[in-house]
Amino acid sequence: MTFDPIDSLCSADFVKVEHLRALQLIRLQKIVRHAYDNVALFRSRMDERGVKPEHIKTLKDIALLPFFKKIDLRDTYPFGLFAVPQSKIVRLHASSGTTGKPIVVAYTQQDLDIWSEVMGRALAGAGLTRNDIIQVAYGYGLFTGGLGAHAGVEKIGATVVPASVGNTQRQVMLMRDFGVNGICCTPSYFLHLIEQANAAGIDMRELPIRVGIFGAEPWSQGMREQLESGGGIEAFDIYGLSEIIGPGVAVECTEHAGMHVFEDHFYPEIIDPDTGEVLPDGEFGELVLTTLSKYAMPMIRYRTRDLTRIITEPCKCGRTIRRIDRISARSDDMFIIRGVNVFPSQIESALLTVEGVTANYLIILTTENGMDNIELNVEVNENSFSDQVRELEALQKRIAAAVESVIGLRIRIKLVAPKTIARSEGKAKRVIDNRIK
Ligand code: DLL
Repeated sequence: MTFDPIDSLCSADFVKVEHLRALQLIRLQKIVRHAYDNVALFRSRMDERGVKPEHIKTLKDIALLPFFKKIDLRDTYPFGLFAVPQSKIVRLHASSGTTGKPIVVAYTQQDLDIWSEVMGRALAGAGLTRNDIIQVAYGYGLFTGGLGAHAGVEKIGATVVPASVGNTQRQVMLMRDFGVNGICCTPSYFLHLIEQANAAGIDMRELPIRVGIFGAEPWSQGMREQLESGGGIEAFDIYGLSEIIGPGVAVECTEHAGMHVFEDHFYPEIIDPDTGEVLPDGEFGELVLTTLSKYAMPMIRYRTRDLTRIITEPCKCGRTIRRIDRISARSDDMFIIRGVNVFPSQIESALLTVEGVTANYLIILTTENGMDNIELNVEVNENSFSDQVRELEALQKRIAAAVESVIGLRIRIKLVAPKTIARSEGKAKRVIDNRIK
């Protein structure tokens, strides 16, 4: 495989599909054998089903293999899924999650090389090259965002500014003084950076920054418009998760029509989350990923809980690796209000179609008279805030109607003053659940 940081494109993204499938099969057979021989849990689950590594004769045979879930990482905490001796492990990361113990993930040097390669491919696909200066404002540390993006920037030979999160005013100053061309951070944090720049009298649109690589949390088309118009940039969606490698599992190209999965390293499937049945390409369901080349901690048929679909139509960019659609939701983010299934991402998409609101919002769940209730707090922009009460009431109604048209429920909307909802530096917290359990 060639990877040329000068023209910044990787031949693996454009390889003939039949060659890609052949490579995937060889890698799948090898990784299943490796996992079976070295991880007790993989072996026992496969033995329970009577499946042996040699039963994998075609890519379709992946369906013979058992699924794995986050709970399996928790149950084997900290090192129970590692498949190589500690002497071969050069890095650990961990993800805290919302409940209980963190999950721990491991990398060999070769795994790290693959990670930097896929991140390099992601940045290159967004048009970044060695001539660019790229600020990494994902958190550095146990979170995979910072160090993952950092390695990708170095891989393409660009100049990395390892800013990490926090100290937002200083981040803006660095962007301006260093002439930063690209930034990697969560979309909600970039919105915060735009706001802080404005407060300091700096118009982000006039700075050299032209590309944002945003991920780690769901974001809508409306959010994209706010990020692009407020920052004067082109926004790219990047997806990944610690259990698989970190950022760099899939990313948008300049067509912005879904995220290309780096299929030579990660094998995607979509399943029905209720039955576990594999769904045909094009149908929405839960994304299941298998790592094809990660040796410290291979993952076989990992249920991500992320909902999307596989797009098979060829992309205009010419890449042959398939795409997944924007992650529309996580199955465990869903809540049920008055019998209706609601995802926070649906609320965001509806909200941001309304003029005069910002992408700063908070969904508050409560229990009232024994029933689950939902209130949406929305920050209005400075202009709307100075409006007459009558106009604010009309805005409230427009938001309620927009949300109702998407989720089918009339919910309570509370307008709050500009800059009153807490800003996040990493993943934004969109839901406060005060329901009585
Ligand atoms: O968030 C890795 C990452 C860092 C991805 C930086 C992209 C950029 P975790 O903390 O393990 O890893 O969280 C993974 O975040 O299962 C999704 O639910 C969500 N997620 C990540 N990227 C996106 C995205 C990192 N582009 C979990 N859109 C995943 C929607 C995303 N959700």
